[in-house]
Amino acid sequence: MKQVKTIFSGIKPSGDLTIGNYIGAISQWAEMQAYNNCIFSIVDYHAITVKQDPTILRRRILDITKIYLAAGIDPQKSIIFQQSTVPAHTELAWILNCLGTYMADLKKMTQFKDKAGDRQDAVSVGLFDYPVLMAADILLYDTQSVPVGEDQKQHVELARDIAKRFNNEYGPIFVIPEAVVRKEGARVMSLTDPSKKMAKSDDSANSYIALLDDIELAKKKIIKAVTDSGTDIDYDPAERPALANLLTIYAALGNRQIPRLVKDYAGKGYGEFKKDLAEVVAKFLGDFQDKFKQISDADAQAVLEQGREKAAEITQVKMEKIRAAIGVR
Ligand code: AQP
Repeated sequence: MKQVKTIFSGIKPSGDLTIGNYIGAISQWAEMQAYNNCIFSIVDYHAITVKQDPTILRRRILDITKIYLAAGIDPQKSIIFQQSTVPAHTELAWILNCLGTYMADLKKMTQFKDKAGDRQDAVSVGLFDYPVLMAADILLYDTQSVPVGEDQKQHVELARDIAKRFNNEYGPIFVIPEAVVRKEGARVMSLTDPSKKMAKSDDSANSYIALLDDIELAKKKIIKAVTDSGTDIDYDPAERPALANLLTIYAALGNRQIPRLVKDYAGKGYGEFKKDLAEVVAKFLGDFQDKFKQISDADAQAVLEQGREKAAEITQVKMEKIRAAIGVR
């Protein structure tokens, strides 16, 4: 029998969710909730580490809630909530900033280096500090497993380090969490540059397929996707990363195994492969968007309110212990 675990994961509403977010994160969540205690958040305070338009942000929070529901997350089984409605997250982040995190930890974070680039002095302090808020998100719920894409593994490692340091000083307050990264699809790459991951806030909309993209547009993006030199279809991420990425997407959204796809496309060229992949993506998006459209804003709001109540109850108890341990109560 499988052991029941507490699982926390979230997505920040910093752009329109992509098939990368779906394959690397959300698609695993629905499976996990069958036999675990799951908490899935829309981590809106992470999104404001870079500038957001308030009207668009408000819309995206509801759309992501609907995406969670359309992907099969069941609010009767799992907690779905909006991070900013549960103030314990920012309170604990502050405590962990002071007790458990060093500047050197954050300076090592590759996502910060990637995002800030050579403008490190000009980005917000929040962008630098966001892994600590993420640690607070995870640690508040006694989380054991955090399902994430490869890019977020380092942040979960940091949450572990912070929790261990805190526990050493103040006693066994936090459970030490583990990152769970799925092997295939852990890192879906950009369609225009296979050396970069597919990201929802990428400046080029051709680099990603959004879950709510117009279907004809999504097909065009697949047809235009960059490919490597060579003409045959084989899976070689080191030598032919663009094709390997397209095979990963095909396998994940078409529910096929990569070796099987390679066999089926033996002797066929890129043209036929991409045309078929475009159809697989179109079918997946069509089915997904049909489910999405059936969920109203009012339904999404009700789910968020129910989730807020449950999350507030859990975090209130946890925060009382933490405040007492550090001596502010
Ligand atoms: N390309 C990807 N392949 C696999 N998994 C991915 N994830 C994101 N991109 C890919 C996973 O989706 C979850 C959402 O993470 P997030 O929104 O909190 O942050 P992120 O990793 O920074 O996602 P994006 O899409 O790249 O957002 P932007 O562009 O705004 O920074 C995580 O589990 C992540 O691993």
